[in-house]
Amino acid sequence: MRIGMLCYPTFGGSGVLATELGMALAARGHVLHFISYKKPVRLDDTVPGMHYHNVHAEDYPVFDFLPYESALTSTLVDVAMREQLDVLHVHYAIPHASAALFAHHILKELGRFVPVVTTLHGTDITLVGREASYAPVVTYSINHSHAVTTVSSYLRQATLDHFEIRREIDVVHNFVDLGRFGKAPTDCKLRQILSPNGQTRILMHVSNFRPIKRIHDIIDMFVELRKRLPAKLILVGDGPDYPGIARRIKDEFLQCDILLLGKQEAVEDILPAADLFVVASEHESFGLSALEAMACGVPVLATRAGGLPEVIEPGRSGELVAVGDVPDMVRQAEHMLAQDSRLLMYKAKARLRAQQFSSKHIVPLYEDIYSRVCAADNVPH
Ligand code: GMT
Repeated sequence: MRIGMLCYPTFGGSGVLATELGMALAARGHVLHFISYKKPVRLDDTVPGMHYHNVHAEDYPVFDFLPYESALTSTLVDVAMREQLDVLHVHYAIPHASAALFAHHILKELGRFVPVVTTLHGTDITLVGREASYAPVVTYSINHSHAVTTVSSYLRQATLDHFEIRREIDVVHNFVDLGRFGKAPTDCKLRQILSPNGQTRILMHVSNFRPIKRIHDIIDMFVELRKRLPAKLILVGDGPDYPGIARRIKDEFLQCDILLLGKQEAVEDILPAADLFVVASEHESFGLSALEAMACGVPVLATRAGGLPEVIEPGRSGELVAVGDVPDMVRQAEHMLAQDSRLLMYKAKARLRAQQFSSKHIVPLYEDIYSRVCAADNVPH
């Protein structure tokens, strides 16, 4: 198929998932056209079948705000006509779903039927999408897309709870490429440097450093944990909370034990260094970074928030705690890390659990949805 893919090009999970999906589809013989304002971080447009188109919103003195959505819609129409696209798959409702639907209507006038598949990722529904300034557009876009998917059952229910939905929504969980994620920890230089004898436990967190990630809870937990066992904490990523976190680490003289690595393109090379991956989020529709850690054989200590319980099985691939319960985070982390044999059990189960979210199982579900919406008798809602 010839597939138009829209996503945010940043390090956020929705862009990462869209890019991984595009790469997997290209490897299966489809032709992919990514459309965004910047090339997505993990996108390799040198692989056969992969193309990238830049959206350029022209500036003009009358514009206080650039009309990005109009530029995006026009680019979609142009690419869809030129490349004879079969389907548009948009990730993150705002503004991608409404732009794609508008493009769909323009294309129809030009004699082309190009259905729209919308994948909801989380904050487009749980936070931003519910704002009065966006809610009517999000509701319309969900009701009128030709197929809608959510990345967890939790997010499906949240969508039904927060919006007036008159349609079916498919749950298609996020996935991971088990070939790329899962190098042996012994190959990992970072691990060899931080824990040469394997006795220093390495905790890791990867995110976009937004307040909902509650990174201060992770630091509070770590400060207590390192009194109980030798440990280091690696924080990967960047975002609004980064300066405050960096200041705190300096002010509290934690630099020797907490490493800030900033944004990293190849997290698959860093994750195998860890013994424990930590997610302290207040909201998390799925937790793609946790799944990527599990694929590397790293168990997860996470909050019982959103879709995380659909990914992590307590007592096997990780443990779950209430949001903000730092003392319980310390208890659970110590329990998972204190004994080599127990930690090895968690590590093995984490990798095993990740296999249930392998790209091999999940990508064909999207292919089925594309075939369904492209069927000639498909009528928009
Ligand atoms: O977590 C973020 O802040 C980024 C966000 C995004 O929209 O890019 O991630 C969301 O989508 C990911 C991929 O589906 C999910 O794994 C994340 O759980 C979800 N984030 C939230 O729900 C907060």
